[in-house]
Order: sequence, then C-alpha cells, then structure tokens
Amino acid sequence: DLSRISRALLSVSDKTGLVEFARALAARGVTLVSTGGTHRALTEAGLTVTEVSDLTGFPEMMDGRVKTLHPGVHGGLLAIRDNPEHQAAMLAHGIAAIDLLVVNLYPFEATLAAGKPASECIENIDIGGPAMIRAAAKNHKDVAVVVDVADYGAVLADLDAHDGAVTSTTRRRLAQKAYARTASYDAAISTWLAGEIGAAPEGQTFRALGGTLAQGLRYGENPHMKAAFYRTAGAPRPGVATARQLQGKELSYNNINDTDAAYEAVSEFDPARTAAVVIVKHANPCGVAEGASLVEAYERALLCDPVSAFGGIVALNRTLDAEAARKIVEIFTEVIIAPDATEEAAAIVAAKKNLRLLTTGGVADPRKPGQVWRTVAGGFLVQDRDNAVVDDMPLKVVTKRAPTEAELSDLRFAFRVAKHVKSNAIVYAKDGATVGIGAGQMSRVDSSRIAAWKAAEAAKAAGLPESLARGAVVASDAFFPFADGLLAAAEAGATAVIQPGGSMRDDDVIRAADEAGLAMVLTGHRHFRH
Ligand code: 93A
Repeated sequence: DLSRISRALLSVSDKTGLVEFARALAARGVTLVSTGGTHRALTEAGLTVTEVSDLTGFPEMMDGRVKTLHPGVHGGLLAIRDNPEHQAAMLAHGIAAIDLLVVNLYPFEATLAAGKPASECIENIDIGGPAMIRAAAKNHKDVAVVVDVADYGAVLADLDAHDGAVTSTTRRRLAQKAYARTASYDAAISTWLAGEIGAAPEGQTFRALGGTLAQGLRYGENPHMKAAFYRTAGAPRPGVATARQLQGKELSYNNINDTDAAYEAVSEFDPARTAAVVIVKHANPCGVAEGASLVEAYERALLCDPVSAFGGIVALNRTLDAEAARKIVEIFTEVIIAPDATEEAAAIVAAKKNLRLLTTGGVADPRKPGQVWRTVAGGFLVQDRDNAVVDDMPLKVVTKRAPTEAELSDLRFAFRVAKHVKSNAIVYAKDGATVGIGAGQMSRVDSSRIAAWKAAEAAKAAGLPESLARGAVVASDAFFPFADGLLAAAEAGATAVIQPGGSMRDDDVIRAADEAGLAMVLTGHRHFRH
C-alpha cells in the first residue's frame, strides 16, 4: 500500500514553507517540476527544478490562465500505474508520471475579503489548480496530493518512515481534504456571484452547504425577507423536513420553525408509554401534557396557557384520532403534526381548509446523536444536538426531604419539557402536565416570576380558586445562581425542584429549599437552549 514518490509537481500561490519542503523532497531524490512563480522561487533558492512548460511543450499563456491545463500534466496525474493501456498511452505520448502534487490555489477568498474589484476577484479564480487537485485526488491510489502547507511535515514523515513512499492511509486522508478544499473554494465563488447578481437563496449558494431545496418560501421570518427551506442529506429524522402534508395552506418559514420545535419536543415522549401533546407558539411550548388518550393530553396541555395556544402548532406523539382532531379544530390552530392520522381524523381536519396536517411516520429518537448549526455574522456555529434525556440522568436528592414518587415523576416530566423551552426556562408541572412556563428571559428570577404568574392566570381562566402552581413541581434548565428564583417558586406553592446544580452558591440554594420545605434533585445536566 505504499507509493514511491519520484516526481513532484509544485504550483503554489502561498509560498510559505515551500523552499524548505522542496529542498527536503530533493534531498530524498524527488524530481521537482513547477509553474512560473513557484519555479522562480525554487531556482532562486538554488534548487534544480524542471519547468512545467517542458512537460506540456507549451509556454504559460494568457496571463497564466493556461499553464498546466494539458495532457502532459493531467495524464501524469491520472494514469493508473498498473494499467497496461494507461502505461502504453504514457509511453506513446511521452507523459511522465507525477506521484506528488503540491498545490494551493489563487487566493480568491483573500482577494474578495480585501475588497478588491470584481475583475481582480475573477482573475483570482483558479482553474488549473483545482483541476489538478481533483485529478490527483481521484487517482489517490497512486498519487499523493497536498493542498495545505500544514501537511508538508506529514508527507516528509511518511517518506522517511517508508523508504521514500507515502502510505495509502495518508493518500486517502489527503484526497478527502483535497475535495473539501475545492468544494469550499467553489462555494466561496458561487456565494460571491450570488451576492453580485442578487440571487434568491434558492440559488446555488445554500446547496453548497449540503442541502437540497425542499420548498421556496413566500418570505422569511418577515415579509421583506426572501427565504427557502432546504433538506439536508443523511439519515432522515422524522419531523417537519420529511413529513407528508395531507392538507392545508403552504407552510411558512415561521410555521416550519415552530413545527420543528413542537415535534422535537413531543418526540421526548415514548408513545408506547403515554400519549403526549405539545402546543408551541413562537418556538416555545405553551402547553405540554401526557394523558391516557391524545384528547385528554391535548385538553390538559391547552389548560396551561389557552391564550397563547391560539394560532399555535399542535404536535402529537401518536396517530391522530377523531376525538383529538375534533377537539383541536375547536380553536384556531396553524399546524397539526403527528406520526399518522386516522381517516376519520383527517376528514375532521379537512373541514378546516387552511389548517395544515402533517404526518411523519414516527417519532424521532431523542437520544440519537446529530448536529445542529446556526449562522453568526461572517460564520456559523456547529454543535451536537442536545440528546441528553432525563431518564438517563442519575438524580441526586440534595434536600432533607426526598421527593415523593408522584413528585419525582412530575420532576422528570418538567425537566423533559424545560429542555425544549428557550433559556432561561422555568417549567411548573403537575400530574404530567405543564401548568406554568417561563421562557426566554434574560434573568432566571424573571422566568420564575413569569412561570408562576402564568400558573395563576391559567387557574383564573379555568375558574379555579388557586394558582395551578400550588402543589406543582418546578424545573429549571440551568442552576439557580441565587436562592431568589427558587424562593419565587416556593412562594408560588411549588413543592419540589429539579435543576442541574453546579452553582457556586448551591449550598445557599439547598439551604433555602430546606427552609421552605422543598424537595430538590440535581440532574448534573444543563439544558440551555438559546
Ligand atoms: O490560471 S490558472 O487557473 N491556469 C492554470 O493552468 C494553472 N495551473 C496552476 N492557474 C493555475 N495554477 C495555479 O497557479 C496554482 O493553483 C497556483 O495557485 C498558482 C501558482 O502559480 P505560480 O507558480 O506561477 O506562482
């Protein structure tokens, strides 16, 4: 699996480390070939180097636009060494094998970043370089290709360890990196051109990120913003991107975003264990409940915040049945999403022409690893999806009083929901239903107050004398930095608390919990969601 390096072609714009690398290659008996500027740099350093025009029989021409685009170069890169016909062709046409290609491209990205005029950007679109890189990478069984100065050392180390050869492992790694480089290079050019011509996002730009266009959208989060919906490659996760829309208006940008939030949340509830419903508004759950049936779960979820639920997204973890459908269509709802729907349920929903009904074929696995990403100005962030599930966390009781079985079950429920509420998240729950949710506040104590206030409002709406927070449990997505948030919960009538722990003031918070007679468990896992 070793391939000996006899001849190397070097053609680099960034000449960092070039002379040292070339000298080290020459010292190991490698013949050097290079293009104009690279050739100049090497001969000035006293190295003996063949000019690429000797291989092609053509001078570099058209301002260097055509210098390596020739069978004398590409034949040497692409010929399969143990193929007799390829060998014969090389012999017939006087083509010499190239075993190592060292190329870094015209600095298109840097030229663009420097704010140079379009003509200069265009002149810095490398054609011959990517062509050679792709040729060498395709033929990595026989050829090593280096596109990054950082790999010079590794190649030399291979040559020394393997008697002047590069291993197949290294060649494959380098080939993968080579295609990644040409892909990102072309993506940069395409993105720039898209900006130049004011192309809609459905253009090439986003395809370069690995998505295929699922749907052009009327507009984005706001009507003045163009938008599109892309599907990424890879194992499909049951959810809004793969769902079948049985009826209703076309989904909007915000619908898709909210439906995703709702379905990811409801997928936390194993349909074999319980029916569950999540109602989402503005990407936050405003009611989540388990129930003996979907209709029961829906009614209990709705009770949490009937005002916000108006115009919401309803996600269910089991096949939508007629009973649940009948109840859901009673109020204005934007989207219903479920693993499936019975014929009768679909017919009931059909009475509401605009209401979208989506079926996914199953719930998503909350534990499944994956990546999520978001853009920042000038870049993007990638991270693992939060696949931590409270059932897998060893819960640590830190208060004098341990939670009762019923409290423990609600604590788990509340923490499961808190994972899907924007930080700072505070969730009150009772008997497997949320009764107050505080979301997205900049201070935890504000979220605590809002959640408690919501629980009081929900009681009023239901004509109940007492806040729904009374006798409920409470979950916090991250630790309480001070006792105040916890005290707000105790005041509202909560009896037990679940939170990650890990604050400098955990002792203060635990003491306050004990003084208020609360039971508290720590999960050791944080569920930030920003
Ligand atoms: O203008 S090109 O697209 N035409 C070519 O045939 C060609 N071959 C190599 N640019 C080409 N190159 C690029 O020239 C290489 O990718 C490298 O970035 C640069 C090195 O040129 P020099 O050795 O003259 O400095």
